[in-house]
Amino acid sequence: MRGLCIAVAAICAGTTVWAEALPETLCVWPTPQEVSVDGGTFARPKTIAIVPADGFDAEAQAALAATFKIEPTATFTVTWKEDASLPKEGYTLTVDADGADLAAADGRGFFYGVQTLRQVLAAEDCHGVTIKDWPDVPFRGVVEGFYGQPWSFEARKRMFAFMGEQKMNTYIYGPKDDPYHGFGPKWRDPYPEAKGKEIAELARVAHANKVNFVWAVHPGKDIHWKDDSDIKACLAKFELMYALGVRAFAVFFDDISGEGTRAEKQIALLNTLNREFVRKKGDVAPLIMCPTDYAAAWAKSNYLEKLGVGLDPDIQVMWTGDAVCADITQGTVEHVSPRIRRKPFIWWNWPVCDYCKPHLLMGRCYGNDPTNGPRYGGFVSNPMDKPEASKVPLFGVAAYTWNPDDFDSEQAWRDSIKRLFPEVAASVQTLADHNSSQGPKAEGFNREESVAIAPVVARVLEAVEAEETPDAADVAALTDEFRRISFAGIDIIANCKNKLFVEEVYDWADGMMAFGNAGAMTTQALGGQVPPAVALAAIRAWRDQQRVLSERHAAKPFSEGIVLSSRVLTPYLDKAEAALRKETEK
Ligand code: 14T
Repeated sequence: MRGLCIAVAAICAGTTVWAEALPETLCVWPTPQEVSVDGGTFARPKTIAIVPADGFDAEAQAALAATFKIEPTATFTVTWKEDASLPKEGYTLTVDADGADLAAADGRGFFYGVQTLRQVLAAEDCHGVTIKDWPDVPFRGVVEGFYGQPWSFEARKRMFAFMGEQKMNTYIYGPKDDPYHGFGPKWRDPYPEAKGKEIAELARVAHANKVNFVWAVHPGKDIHWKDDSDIKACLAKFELMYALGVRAFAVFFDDISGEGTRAEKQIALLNTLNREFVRKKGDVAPLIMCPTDYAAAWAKSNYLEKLGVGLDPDIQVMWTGDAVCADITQGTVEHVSPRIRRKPFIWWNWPVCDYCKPHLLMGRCYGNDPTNGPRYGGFVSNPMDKPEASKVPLFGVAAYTWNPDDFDSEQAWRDSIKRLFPEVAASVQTLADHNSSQGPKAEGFNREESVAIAPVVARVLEAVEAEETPDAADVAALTDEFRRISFAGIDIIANCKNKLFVEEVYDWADGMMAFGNAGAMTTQALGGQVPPAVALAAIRAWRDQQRVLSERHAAKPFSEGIVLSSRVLTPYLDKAEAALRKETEK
């Protein structure tokens, strides 16, 4: 939605004339579709009355009660009513000194309206606003679909709270290394009791945050079609999961070969599950399937066309784009939609790092077409094995999928870090600035990294190659950046309150001190300010420590070593080291 939203972009991005007039404290994420600031500020209320007191959406009320005392006698009132004319999950919200008027189409609309209200009332001085809002993509969220260490039970519950706040409504459970999900023969077996209890609790917590908990089965590695026994096994497993409270399901056929890949057989299984289970239950969300040919790169036969014709139209079909990891362009959506005869449910392989484990992917969310919103059946992101670190990228995914044509990638990134890590925001931003690329092996889909400093690095290296002394201002700027990196690592480890995040990124943060020191010394040596031998010693110290940290990290389950800043700064240090060596050998 454009139009009125220029004002919204300005609120958050500070890019237009409006921005000077509009308060920085009034920043709502995901960016709402339509906002107008009605003028007038008022003090943040501490207690709130809900009118009428009874019948308000229970989850919305709980979300409100998490930040405000709910008291029938409070002077600040939230007056609510249903409005069937609003879009699905949509709401209108008017806020002034006396209270808020909230209208919504459905329970999620009320919940999302409350999430917006909490942000409007987050500042000490609150602003009167009118907001009309709805999602452009019907299903938005996360697919835990990577290889490697699955997220923990606690991490998932925390993730659902985050997703609710970011207006994401879909979590798909499909970790490749849960044998009861499948990707091996155990997909038929019931979960052991303790694991089953965890799944029941996860479904409950997801629903409390208005998130569909979608349980996926991955039967294709060893499924047989010689009789209907495996179709029955699948139905039986779904019944078991239903009994645990699961109300949404998916079937994955990715990364397999042989019998399991046959389109006709997959269609028969899916349609049976749809007709005999999903539709009969009545309270189960539309079925989702991940095809074997999930990217254009290997969809060469007429497999997708067969799915398009054969699958019941209410079954959703996933798609990763032109390649496994790719930007979701208008072209890739227009390529797949007529083949599968429905809107694709995007499985976006970012910031997943199972194919580049030594790298942290903390960069901004970018590259997807801003006009694609109405072309998606759904859009979920496959994250890193690090749930807390993944929240930075996912914040951007949430904003993109809610309102793609008003999505400000850079601002979403910076604001996500400020909100998630307020006490160490500058340091986490530095970590993220320099740790977003998948490394030199990722060719087609290599994310940007060290963007602001890259031109400085290029100029310094150019001078070194020409055997000239680099520009003093460049030397100073690059030295400062490396010092920031040194400090950021220590700051995060010592001061970040999110200890789970610190644990996830510990070995990288730990390595930043020696890395930053080596970079600063080296840059100063190139500038003639430090003897080359001192810089070379600092580089040696960094390499030694990197080896120790890498070994320490690789000892953890499913882990490899660690690599820092692989796209710009590490290659710079490698080249600078060679140049300093040459100089000392002269
Ligand atoms: F289901 C798919 F959409 C999908 O992406 N499947 C896997 C996924 O589990 C994994 O996390 C992701 C990123 O590595 O890519 C798919 O797995 C692959 C893809 C390959 F091209 C595994 C091996 C490959 F060679």
